[in-house]
Amino acid sequence: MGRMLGRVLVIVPTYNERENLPLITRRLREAVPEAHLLIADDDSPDGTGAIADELAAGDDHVHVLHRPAKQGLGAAYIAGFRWGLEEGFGVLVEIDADGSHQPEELPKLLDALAKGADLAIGSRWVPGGKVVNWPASREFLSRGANIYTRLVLGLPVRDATAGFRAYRASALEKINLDDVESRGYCFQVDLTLRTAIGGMRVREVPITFVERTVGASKMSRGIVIEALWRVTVWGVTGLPARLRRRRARRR
Ligand SMILES: Nc1nc2c(ncn2[C@@H]2O[C@H](COP(=O)(O)OP(=O)(O)O)[C@@H](O)[C@H]2O)c(=O)[nH]1
Ligand SMILES: [Mg+2]
Repeated sequence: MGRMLGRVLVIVPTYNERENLPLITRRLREAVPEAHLLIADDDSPDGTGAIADELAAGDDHVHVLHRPAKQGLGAAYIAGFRWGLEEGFGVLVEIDADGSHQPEELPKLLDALAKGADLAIGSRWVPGGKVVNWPASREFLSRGANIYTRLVLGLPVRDATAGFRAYRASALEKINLDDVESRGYCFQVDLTLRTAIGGMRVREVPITFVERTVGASKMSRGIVIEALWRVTVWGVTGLPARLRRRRARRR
């Protein structure tokens, strides 16, 4: 039995993505025409915010959230989730603005939700998943981070750092977003863990991740250190034990 999905909001966080934003917007609007877009821009110095306003002016399915300063991907998504939940959307999608996540693959994620998942993750590291044009160093970092996360947290997910995902609104409503402190990419691990601990269904769907060709990555040493630090703290403070107990209860 399929479950009703409700209206879909795709949140696109941007920081200096002026060339990429019009492209990703067009591709999203074509791939899933009924979905709404929310561009969450952190006052990009390159003027991405003004481009977002132009796109929104010409399309009633495009909305913009202007944020005062660069506060990290996690903070931008939380603000976007709050906006979407208040507006009554049934599904909230995360996607990068740089073309790494292909809008044409979004229907697969929505399909997984329709089939009963609470969170569908577009995964690089399940069979069928691929990465195009990544340097070996970046692949090593992502694979390593995911293996470490799985070992330390006991989280049964292959790509917990993935940034192309779809949540049911009901799943996000169960998570206390006020508690989330993660700012950088460990935000993704943080929410995956909270979803799993909440007893909700996480499904991974293979995707092809294509490294950006335009603009610069915002990945930094600080982001890696934050992730390593938080995952380790969660591991030693017993979050995985709660997860195991939860899984045992469901058996
Ligand atoms: N609003 C906002 N967006 C961000 C921030 N950091 C990264 N992004 C966006 O998040 C997405 C992924 O970032 P990216 O630099 O491509 O990371 P990478 O793919 O891991 O190298 C892109 O759309 C960025 O513009 C931030 O601090 N605020
Ligand atoms: Mg990128």
